Amino acid sequence: MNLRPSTSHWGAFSAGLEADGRVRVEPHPEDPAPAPLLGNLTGSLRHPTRIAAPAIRRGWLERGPGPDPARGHEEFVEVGWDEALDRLAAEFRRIRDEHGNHAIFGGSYGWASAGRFHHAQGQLHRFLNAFGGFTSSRNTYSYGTSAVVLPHVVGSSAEVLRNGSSWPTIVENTDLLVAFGGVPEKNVFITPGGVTRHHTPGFLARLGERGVDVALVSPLRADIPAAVHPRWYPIRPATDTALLLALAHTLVTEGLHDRAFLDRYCTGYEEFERYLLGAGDGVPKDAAWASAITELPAADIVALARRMAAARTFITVTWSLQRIEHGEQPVWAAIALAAMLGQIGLPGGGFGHGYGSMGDTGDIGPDFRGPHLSQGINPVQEFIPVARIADMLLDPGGSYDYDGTVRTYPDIRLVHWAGGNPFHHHQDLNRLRTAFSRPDTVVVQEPYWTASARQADFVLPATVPLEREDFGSGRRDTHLVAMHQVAEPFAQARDDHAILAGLAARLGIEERFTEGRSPRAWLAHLYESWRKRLLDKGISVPSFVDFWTAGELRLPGADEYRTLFADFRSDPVRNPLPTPSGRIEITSRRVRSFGYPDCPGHPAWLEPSEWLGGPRAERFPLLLIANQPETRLHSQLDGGAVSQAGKVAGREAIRLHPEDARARGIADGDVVRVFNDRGACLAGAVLSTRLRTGVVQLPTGAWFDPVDSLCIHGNPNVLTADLPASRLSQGCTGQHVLVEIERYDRTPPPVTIGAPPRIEKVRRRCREHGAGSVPGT
Ligand SMILES: Nc1nc2c(c(=O)[nH]1)N[C@H]1C(S)=C(S)[C@@H](COP(=O)(O)OP(=O)(O)OC[C@H]3O[C@@H](n4cnc5c(=O)[nH]c(N)nc54)[C@H](O)[C@@H]3O)O[C@H]1N2
Ligand SMILES: Nc1nc2c(c(=O)[nH]1)N[C@H]1C(S)=C(S)[C@@H](COP(=O)(O)OP(=O)(O)OC[C@H]3O[C@@H](n4cnc5c(=O)[nH]c(N)nc54)[C@H](O)[C@@H]3O)O[C@H]1N2
Ligand SMILES: [Mo]
Repeated sequence: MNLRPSTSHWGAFSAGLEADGRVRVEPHPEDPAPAPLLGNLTGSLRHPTRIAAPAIRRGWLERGPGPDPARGHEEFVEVGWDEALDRLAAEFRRIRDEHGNHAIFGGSYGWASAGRFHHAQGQLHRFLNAFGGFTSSRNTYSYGTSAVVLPHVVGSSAEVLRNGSSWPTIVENTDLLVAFGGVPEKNVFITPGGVTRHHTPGFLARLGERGVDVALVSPLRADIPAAVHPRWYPIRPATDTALLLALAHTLVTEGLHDRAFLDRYCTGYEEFERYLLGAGDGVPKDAAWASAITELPAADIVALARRMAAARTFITVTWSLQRIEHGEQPVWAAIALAAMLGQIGLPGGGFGHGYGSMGDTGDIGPDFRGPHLSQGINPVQEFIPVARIADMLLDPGGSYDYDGTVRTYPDIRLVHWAGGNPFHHHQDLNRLRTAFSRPDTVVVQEPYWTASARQADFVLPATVPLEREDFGSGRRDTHLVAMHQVAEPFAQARDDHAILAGLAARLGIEERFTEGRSPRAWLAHLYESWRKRLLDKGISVPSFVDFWTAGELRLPGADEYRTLFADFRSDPVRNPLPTPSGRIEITSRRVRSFGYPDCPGHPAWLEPSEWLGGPRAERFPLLLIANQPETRLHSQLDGGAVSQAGKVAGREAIRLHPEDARARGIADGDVVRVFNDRGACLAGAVLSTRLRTGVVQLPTGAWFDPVDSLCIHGNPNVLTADLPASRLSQGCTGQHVLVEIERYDRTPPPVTIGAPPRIEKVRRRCREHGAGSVPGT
């Protein structure tokens, strides 16, 4: 079989089609640790939930656009491409003429697929910009809180998130690694855009071989590979800030903090120290205080602080820790603690953020951007912090705080999503359903009948990467991969580019959108412009034709040894941080001046509402950790073999401690109902002693499958609160939620992941059959 090169967010591979339409996948030969997730691709092209033809919700066809509580509850009617695009173009015109471009929400957050040209959001944003602009979204669900607080503390989030100390530097120099949230190996196979060589599992193995002292601070034992031999600190979730403060308190009271470093490189330490000592509130943040909050022994906290002061210590905090209420605090407190240790900028010392959150954190590939498509300029200034989508739809004209400003939600009439699944990724999905009933029209471009597609008025079937040509490379990738077409498009599916080109043609902006190029001509054009930019820097890469024929190209260079803020340390006057003081701001006057009670001027312990120590835990006594799934990327390919193999009793697996299970009469393999006052879901019980009692773990991404307010499949976002991290960042807080669990003794209904929704197949004026030619391309 002729296998062709391709790549994905979980890595490069080659693929071919078996006679039965299944995909044969082989990992890239140079990948030392291919992702198990590749196994999800096998049956993906012809899965029963592929969308075969453009479809419109019956109520929209019959009653026209407008807010409609029936959205998400009605059948779809298949229409031809011409009818779908004609009707949609007319609706775009109406919205623009009656309400203006800002009434279009095109934030369209989501991971879509790898590939630089056919990147769904990029294509959509380019189209919407050509149409006169749209309300956009800012930041990410991944690190939307850190992205706002880090600039105040160290001047830039990109520096920390993209140029953090590299793994070889850590592996060779660190004596003690203190990992808040661990370094979960399950996550490191993922890098946006995909990488060809997964280096991180090898670095984790070397940590173990070198015998680096590792402190795993996490409710889950699985958050670092066992071969690392960590000491496990099974902290109570959401209390890491208290632990960090107590470690800092121990350093001060024992005189172990580095005064010279604090004087030279930091500002606002004194105020923070007064807080640590309890000067204002009479509460010293000592180990005994933290022990009551974290449920870790005080002696262990003191001992850890002493070990940290005595060794070359690296503190890392996973992104999950900022995806909770007051998520700014653990990140800021970790930086303050690292500053007190005085090792920031020294090899193997200091702090980092997102080791084990993403494959590119600490990776060693060259740091240059591959060829990419320009999105143009958005003339509309309106935006929302990304996780405020439901608030925006439910409260047009409402005001909210954001990073020192007061903003107003626009009145959105049309929502267009391509390459994301908000009914997987957003919190409080029952509330989101109400929010999605408000706009006049909802458009979703998708290969699959996801929950979001089922909530749309217009469902436009998109191809998947194996059905088109592209190229791809992730951040710090070692290769640029030519993505050859492996299969014909499924049924009537079209590339996102072709869908939008067809719409652009009807709106008179086709030339601006396509610039008269075919996709292949775009690939050659983008590649050759990139090649020329490289040549200007003295780097020579082959021509497009040679690259395409070879199927890949090895990117020159590597970035093996890096230490975050080494330049700043070596000369803080010539290389100041871009903060107001030019230094690390342990207290930020600017943040303090905003006057937010949920994000004061220095790191502080603020009690969240969803944690085991508060009043809500009396009603819902288990803290659910909704982390990233080991068996897939988010909700993608949930129907795939690897994802399905992880299901228990046909539902997503929920892990709980045998003691918590026994108290509820739950046995391994039981279907359970997980609930709180926002909603409920079913899940399959897995008993495990590798998590602390009182904590349960249900990863994200099981396709939301609602029967009234119950998700019968196990999506935790039916339970999570739609609350921001704080008024500063408005970041996502989906990682934690309080729940109760009971055995589900009724016969659970089968999940719909295996089947499409109700669709009426016949339709007048359906002229096209199969994957016809695209008007205007
Ligand atoms: N409770 C809780 N919720 C969370 C999180 C959490 O920790 N806890 N984590 C959050 C995080 S960090 C993230 S990043 C989000 C992820 O949320 P999303 O990025 O929305 O999740 P995905 O499942 O990757 O959705 C991508 C969608 O794009 C579709 N797609 C793939 N290729 C193409 C294409 O070529 N064209 C088109 N049109 N569509 C395509 C896929 O089928 C899929 O439905 O979830 C967030 N949600
Ligand atoms: N296989 C796979 N990998 C992925 C993804 C995926 O969907 N699948 N998604 C990718 C994306 S988009 C992102 S943004 C990253 C996200 O990266 P992260 O947000 O860092 O990943 P999570 O798995 O959600 O959380 C990491 C660990 O934090 C721990 N944790 C949770 N709460 C607490 C707490 O209060 N205290 C402490 N100390 N630990 C806690 C959990 O045990 C959890 O396993 O992952 C990426 N990697
Ligand atoms: Mo993410």
